[in-house]
Amino acid sequence: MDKIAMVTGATSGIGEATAHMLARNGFNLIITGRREDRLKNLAEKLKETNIEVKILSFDIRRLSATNQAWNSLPNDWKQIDILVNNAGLAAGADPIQEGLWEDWEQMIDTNVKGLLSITRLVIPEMIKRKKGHIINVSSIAGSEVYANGNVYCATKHAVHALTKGMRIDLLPHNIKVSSISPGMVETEFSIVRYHGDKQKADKVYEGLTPLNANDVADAIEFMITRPPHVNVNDMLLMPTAQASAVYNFRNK
Ligand code: NDP
Ligand code: 8X3
Repeated sequence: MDKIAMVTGATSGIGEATAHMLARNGFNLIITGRREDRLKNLAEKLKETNIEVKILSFDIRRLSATNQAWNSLPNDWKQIDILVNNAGLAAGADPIQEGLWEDWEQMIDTNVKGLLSITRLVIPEMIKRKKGHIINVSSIAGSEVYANGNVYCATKHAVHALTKGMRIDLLPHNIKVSSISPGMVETEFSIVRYHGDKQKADKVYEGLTPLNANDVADAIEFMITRPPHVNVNDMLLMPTAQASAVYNFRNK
């Protein structure tokens, strides 16, 4: 089997754009997410670039479902060259005293435990082959904290720490570990964060030009096309209209 990449959360946004970018770079792809219909549609489009695609539809918060999905792969598909840990979300934007337990649990279980559950399945094969590249999709929220971002920011700070920890532990095994940390990207992210309230979601991007999913995929393309001796540890990618997590064109 030629080179293989796995993208979690490929049913929309950054994950979907990254899957297209990887297909253009000749990777056979494993794409994951809960919405199977979207995975099927995406697989059809990706196959037009003459690559092979496997769909794994499961909820990354459920350890047994994650293990089962992984075990359903043929052995040669488990030899993954690039893992993009992208599945994630913000749920709610409330001051800590008003936050919903269910939102917190969903973010922690997806952004932190979900990332770990996939990574621990992929790593052993990378170690055996003494190569691989893990790219964790973090955020500006991984290095800054903003009002009402509390638990989301905590999960992305955790992604930053895990990225650094993985890089140290996997160094002897010749495995690259990177993170990409975008600022505002217009995807389904804000619709999900505001529990489907499209008006609130649109307001997030009002009056400025945010990044789009392809901008982030382009940055990931830069990371995966570096020569073997070069690793991009972290890339902070912001819209020109956003100077920091809280300072942007609207409040300049
Ligand atoms: P989207 O909402 O467009 O995409 C999120 C993806 O994650 C979807 O494919 C979704 O698939 C998947 N996902 C969410 N929960 C689960 C779950 N429980 N099980 C399996 N898959 C899941 O948002 P983005 O593309 O913007 O987000 C991608 C990543 O980028 C996230 O980690 C986010 O934190 C990060 N990020 C986003 C920024 C932004 O401003 N948009 C900025 C910085 C980082 P499905 O619903 O089908 O399961
Ligand atoms: C998503 C971007 O600014 O909402 O990670 O934290 S932000």
